[in-house]
Amino acid sequence: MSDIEADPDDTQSFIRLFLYANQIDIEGLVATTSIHMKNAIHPDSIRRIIDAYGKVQPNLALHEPGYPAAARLASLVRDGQPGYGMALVGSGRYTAGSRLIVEALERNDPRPLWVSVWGGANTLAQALHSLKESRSPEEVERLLARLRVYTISDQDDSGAWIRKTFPNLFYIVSPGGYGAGTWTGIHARIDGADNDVISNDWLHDHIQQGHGPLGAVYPDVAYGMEGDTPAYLSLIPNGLSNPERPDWGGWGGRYELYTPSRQMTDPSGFTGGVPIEAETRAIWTNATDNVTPLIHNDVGRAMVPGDRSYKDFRATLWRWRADFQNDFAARMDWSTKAYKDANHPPVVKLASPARMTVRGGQRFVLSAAGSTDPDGDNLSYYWFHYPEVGGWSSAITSGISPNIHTVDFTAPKVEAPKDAHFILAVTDKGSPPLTRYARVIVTIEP
Ligand SMILES: [Ca+2]
Ligand SMILES: [Ca+2]
Repeated sequence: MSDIEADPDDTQSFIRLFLYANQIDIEGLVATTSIHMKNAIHPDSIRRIIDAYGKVQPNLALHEPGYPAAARLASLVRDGQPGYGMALVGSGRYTAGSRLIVEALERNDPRPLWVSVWGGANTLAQALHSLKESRSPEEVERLLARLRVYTISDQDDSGAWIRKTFPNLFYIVSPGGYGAGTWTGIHARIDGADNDVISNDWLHDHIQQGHGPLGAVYPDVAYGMEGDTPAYLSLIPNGLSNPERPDWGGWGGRYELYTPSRQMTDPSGFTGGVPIEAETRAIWTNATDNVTPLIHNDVGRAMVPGDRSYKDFRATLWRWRADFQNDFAARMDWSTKAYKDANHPPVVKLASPARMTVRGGQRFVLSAAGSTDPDGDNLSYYWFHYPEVGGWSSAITSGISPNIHTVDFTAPKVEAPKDAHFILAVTDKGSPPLTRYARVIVTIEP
């Protein structure tokens, strides 16, 4: 759901989304309003981007299978509620967009259905209102069990209504002002983040110019690059994220489940200090990571943690910025280049189990020996403990170089069983360098 044309950045987000249309099964593209554009919707603008995608779809298909035909995407474009907020939600106020959401929910399909909300949410509110009118409470509960919602803050008054009326809904949001949005980690110029890869110069060189018809329609940044993209970024299957677990973290940031009765693990990071307003239900919302960016050490290109750390809720997203921007650039290359002239991501293969149980004090080995790259590129490895995830929050470091595929760690002594999450980033030396991940969950027992 997009308030496309309220800001050029929705167009940017669609262009990136379509480059992943072989990995995310798109079921609908709905034009909506928002606080920034209360009385207009622009489905034709979505169709124009699909036209550009259609010109490059055959070339994309040279690189990975599964890219849908442009006609298929065009058939999914719908008008949402034509006006602002809850005033446009009620009996008989259904639209093609709200019906599409209802139909997708009613389809007999066990997969989670994600509604990625880039503007106001009132078309989703209308879909839920229609369901509530036509179905028993038990049926509504059953259908909503596979609905997942990520909204880019609240851009109309319907988000609060949805959360109050359907308190069990899986809902990711940073309430409060835009300054509180984890999603701002994609484009905010932040000390510690890679700010080069979000500059207009970088976009010019890697996306917009000399990259064919799809890159040519990527607009310049007006207010901020792709503020809506975080609403789907963690759905890209890269080995890092598990969309069912926003608290595990991923390209789209990390979120913890807030309930009115539960204190956040770090209240200072919660909504960036903006108090949550009368939330009466559980939401997935801001979490804090302490990030130490990697730097080149004095042994060639090896990457090691630098000496500065940054603790912030936006860091849960910006920490991956170079990785997801390089991935975007490679896919834009795919839109015009032959396979041999473009880069493709490495394939991570674990040689140790993805889940293991060890005792406190025990040494254990994590290995990705056997990882490969489809282009034959040389690979760099970086294993690290993600201390904010799982029950063990003190950093566990390896005694040996992080730049090899097989490392060992020693489990800390614990009083009760604790999970520790270890992340492996494998980066190739192609151009642009591409990264894929593995996550190993180690249960540490007393
Ligand atoms: Ca938007
Ligand atoms: Ca490669």
